[in-house]
Amino acid sequence: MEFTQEHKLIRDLAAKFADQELTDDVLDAAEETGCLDMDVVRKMGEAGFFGIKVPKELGGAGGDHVAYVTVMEEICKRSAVAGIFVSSPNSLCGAPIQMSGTQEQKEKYLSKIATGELMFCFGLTEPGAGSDAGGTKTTAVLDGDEYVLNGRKTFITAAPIADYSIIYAKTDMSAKGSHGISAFIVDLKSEGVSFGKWEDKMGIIGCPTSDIVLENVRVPKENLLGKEGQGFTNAMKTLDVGRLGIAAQSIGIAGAALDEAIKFAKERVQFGRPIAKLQGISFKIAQMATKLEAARLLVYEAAAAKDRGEDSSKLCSMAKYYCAETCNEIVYDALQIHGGYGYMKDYKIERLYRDARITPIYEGTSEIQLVVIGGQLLK
Ligand code: COS
Repeated sequence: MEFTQEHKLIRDLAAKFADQELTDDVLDAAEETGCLDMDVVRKMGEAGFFGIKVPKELGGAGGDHVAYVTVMEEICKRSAVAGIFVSSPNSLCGAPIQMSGTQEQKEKYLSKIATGELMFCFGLTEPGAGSDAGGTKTTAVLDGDEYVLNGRKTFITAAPIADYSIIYAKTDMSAKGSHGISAFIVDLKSEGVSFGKWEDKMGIIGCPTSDIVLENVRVPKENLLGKEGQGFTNAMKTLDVGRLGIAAQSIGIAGAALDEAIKFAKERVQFGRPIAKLQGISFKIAQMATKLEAARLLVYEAAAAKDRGEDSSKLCSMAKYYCAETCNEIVYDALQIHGGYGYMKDYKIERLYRDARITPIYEGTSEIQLVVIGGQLLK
């Protein structure tokens, strides 16, 4: 596809930012402390990476989905965890307000998400409602001018460091399945909000994850996001954008893994020559590069379809499915090319391998993407 001059500029900006700010020291420290240096996070906000699709009059960059995917790919090439700090405000947290928020909510929250002044997290998943997101058990009962929320949200990315959460809760207990769910903007400093422990994760260490517990949390009526009962649709539309972001994260990780594999194959001498000269290795690299190119085309096409205003839910799921699966094949092969060295933390491929593993899981597993794609093809 054709990139505009603006897209090229934003790619250069993101690549330069990644080179300058996401240094090895910063990324190693994030793995040790469990949280990326918040100074670097603040700089990402200042660079305009948090409100890429938010209109300029609301403090955003006024860009499109292709620009968003471009930034995600470049940042994730350097650090998947830094990519989460970019994807979260642009998709799971900013998008539901941009799509369903009132003008007042947009001015009060979205404009500050876009600049990085406020950090949000996305509270959909529950211990018993993961893939079955419609099985939400959290309740919200209207009492005067406030809703009273009770429930537990689980594995919530960035919960321990966020100011607010979008919380999905059942407002109509008699409604079946995914019906009767509403979305709320919840101040995480409210009385009755507490957090679970920081989860000890395999990868993407540097953006803390925890449960959010809600015990009789009073939320003002004006913090209802969208219409009552429209929460599930809001979540699904949000996840379309979210899945695009994870697809972009996947090609970023895969691109970095391919670069590492090529570098290592040229340097590593076995049987009297660099292993890159062995056809078993060069064929593997050729296959990795080809798969990556196909994945990249799919994610940019999904983004472009969204920008054309087409119904792109199926394409977003296809991109998430294909890019995440392909990413994991590529990191597997890249580590294999490194042999024993790749298993050691001294080599970048070790972290890429761990970070990649979440991509076919969060924001809907690969199997859920197949449910969405199959459902749309066969309806
Ligand atoms: N856009 C707009 N509306 C959508 C939609 C979308 N992309 N997807 C579904 N809907 C609507 C449907 O049109 C339907 O509306 P009506 O009831 O008015 O007809 C409603 O939502 C329910 O849809 P469906 O029957 O498909 O819901 P299911 O309960 O079968 O669930 C899946 C569908 C499995 C696809 C959904 O639960 C899902 O995506 N699960 C994964 C959740 C997830 O990604 N979690 C990660 C959290 S963030 S880390």
